[in-house]
Amino acid sequence: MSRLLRLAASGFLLCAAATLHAETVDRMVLSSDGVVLEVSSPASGIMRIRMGRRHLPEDASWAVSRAARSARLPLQVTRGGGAVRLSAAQIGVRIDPKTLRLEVLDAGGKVLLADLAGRAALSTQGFRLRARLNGDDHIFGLGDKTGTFDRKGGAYTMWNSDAWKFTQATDPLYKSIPFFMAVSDSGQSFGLFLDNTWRSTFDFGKTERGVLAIGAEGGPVDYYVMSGPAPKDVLQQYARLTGTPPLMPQWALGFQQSKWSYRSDAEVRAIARRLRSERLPADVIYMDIDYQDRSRPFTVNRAAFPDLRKLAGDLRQEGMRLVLITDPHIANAPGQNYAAYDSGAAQDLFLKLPGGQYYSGDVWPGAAVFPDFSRAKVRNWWGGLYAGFVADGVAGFWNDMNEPAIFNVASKTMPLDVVHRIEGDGFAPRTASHAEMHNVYGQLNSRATYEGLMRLRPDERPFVLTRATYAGGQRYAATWTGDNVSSWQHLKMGTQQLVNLGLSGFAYAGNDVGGYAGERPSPELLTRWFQIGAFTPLFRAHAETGRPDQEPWVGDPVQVEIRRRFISERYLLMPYLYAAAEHNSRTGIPLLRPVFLNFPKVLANGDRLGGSEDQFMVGEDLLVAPSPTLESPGDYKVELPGKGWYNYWTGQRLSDRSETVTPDIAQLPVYVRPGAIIPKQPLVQSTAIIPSGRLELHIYPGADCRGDIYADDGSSLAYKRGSFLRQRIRCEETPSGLRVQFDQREGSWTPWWNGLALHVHGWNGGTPAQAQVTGVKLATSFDPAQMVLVVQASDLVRGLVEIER
Ligand code: MIG
Repeated sequence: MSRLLRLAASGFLLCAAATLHAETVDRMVLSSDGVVLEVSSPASGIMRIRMGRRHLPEDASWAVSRAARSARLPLQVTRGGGAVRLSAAQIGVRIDPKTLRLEVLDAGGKVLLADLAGRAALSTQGFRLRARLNGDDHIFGLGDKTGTFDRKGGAYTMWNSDAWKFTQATDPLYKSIPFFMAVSDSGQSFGLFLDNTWRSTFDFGKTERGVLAIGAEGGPVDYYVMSGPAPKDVLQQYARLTGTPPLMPQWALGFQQSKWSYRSDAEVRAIARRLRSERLPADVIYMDIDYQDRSRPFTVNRAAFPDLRKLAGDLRQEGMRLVLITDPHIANAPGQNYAAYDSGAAQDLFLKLPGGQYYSGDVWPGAAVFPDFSRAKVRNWWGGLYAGFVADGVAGFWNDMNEPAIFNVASKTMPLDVVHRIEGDGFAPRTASHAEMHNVYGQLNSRATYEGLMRLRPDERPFVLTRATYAGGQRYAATWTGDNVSSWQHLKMGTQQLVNLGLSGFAYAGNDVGGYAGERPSPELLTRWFQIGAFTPLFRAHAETGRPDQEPWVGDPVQVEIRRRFISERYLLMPYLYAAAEHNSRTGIPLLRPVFLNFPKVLANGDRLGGSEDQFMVGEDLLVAPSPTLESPGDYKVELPGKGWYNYWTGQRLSDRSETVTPDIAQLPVYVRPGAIIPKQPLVQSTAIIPSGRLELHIYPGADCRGDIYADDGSSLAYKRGSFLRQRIRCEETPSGLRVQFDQREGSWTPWWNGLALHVHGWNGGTPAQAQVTGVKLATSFDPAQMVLVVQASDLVRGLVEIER
């Protein structure tokens, strides 16, 4: 027994005598009636709680690294009044040693989570934690779930499921991210992450009013409570545990065109050519399952695609990259010279039934076998399967069907007794049933892909898109919301899904622009989808096989022109988006955010959660405000988080904190935070094309005025070795004008721009008397109609621009 365990155990015996004395331990273990409870604080503001019968559950995880799990901040123990109280940095716990009920407290001693079950949570069929649900808390997160935006009053199941044409009522969906955040009307927040891969349920007062119930059929009681206090703090605490998305290659932020399926070399080329000739900027074309030979992963139908390498190479010349689908189901095709099967079978890498024979399920190739991704050896092998495609110059990969989805069975997946083997990742080597591994199968599949690409191209950032995943999967792949429907309701719901994915660690998420299934979208629906999609992190148009074309050029030229304008706007905003992406890779704060993430106080405004239900923010500064009823021509009111916001399109400053909007298909209202500095670049048709000219800095004077620029080569890992550029720019209104401060630039990267153009919006001073940087006069021009003052400057590694009215 460790010294600490002894301390903790003896402390428990002592506590009956209500002795008041303080001690410091690095974890607390209590046991009562055969149930063992352990509390530790792996980081500031985080408590980890584990519980088991007779002994604690295995200390291992697919989501939380060993380093993050085993760090232990000191816990101050006080005992009294029949309770054990632990305080750590920014968080505390009070435990009743008899019942093992506990309360998690914030730094000020306020109860965040009041457990009602204690040791009684354990039963022979798993567990059911119960806690009081605070009256004014709203609940967000849980990944790609539909349902209501605020999850309070709802109940959700974690069980990765292929959910073609899902609806607002469909649950479970494709992913299991057993993490949520509660945010009160006052903006105070806490988070809870249950690190358990079994089928689990989260009931936010649906079954029992005012009670949060979290249960699972098996697996560990192992959860983390994060004390915030701001919603952004909760996200950073969650990122500390489960990681952040790596910085994506910049091209992944470009527009991506997909379709099930572009069926031939000629068709793929034609799509690329059309995007260019229509001047619709784009970076990626996807190849869906029909590029393969008989739907067999890691094969190519050579009749349709005789020379993939040439295709990929020629497209690259046009600034266009290829992403290929590679499903996890390997055709069960022994003796047919199918390398993926033969090599996997030779090394015994496929999942088996308890009787020892392969599990074989029907999917696209017909009968198929499934790699056991829980083994490091299998993941290595899988990663190696990409060698050919990588050598051909394929840029990224798409892992679909990895719930895993199986046809022709009621469960839509493999039997629960399929035997996985666990090797590594801190787990004891052992077998595990599919019931345990199902929810993490997709995450491990995308991890194998990501790690394989890292080995094959050690200095290139992988791009992997996955459909199914588990908490922590953001370290390996971007995701999308699966098979949505071309409807106004899906467009609205889809944005809420992306917001919740962002609040669940998945900053790179998108939904099929235009809708995947159902009736073809009306021209207006398609246009709106492109407009909104242009502001979502992963901007990918996709549609089901057999449907009429829905590429952006389809239909009325007036509609096409609107779509072109919005796709182009995304490319103009690329420096802003890329800076937000880089920020995300360090902090876990997503690109797409609910308004309340940046402005928690809006929740007190009640109405549609202070607008967060329909409006969303991109980064710190842009607020996108589609109508709450997208299909309706009726006016709607946009409430802004404060006064003095700017209209992004006109640069005009609003006099009020709300605005009534009359919908117009040619427009999507976007507002800018007063105090924003937004970098923009000249229009290019692909991120592969290096812009030339000046970097524009759009300055919207206001309080807390700041903006960031970030640049690097966009695709390699050289930025980790110092080859990047990061700079903060701040502004300040003075009685006589405006000062723009360029902080010292960090990093060694030399950017493409040959100078700066400062666009000062809302400038009412006419042509300034002077603009200068350290005595050097700068050229200016003033547009009275737009109230924009443009100041030209050379590139500034640091310095102060002073503009005098
Ligand atoms: O059973 O690869 O969600 O995006 O086009 C359908 C074909 C399999 C489902 C994906 C969808 C993709 C389709 N796939």
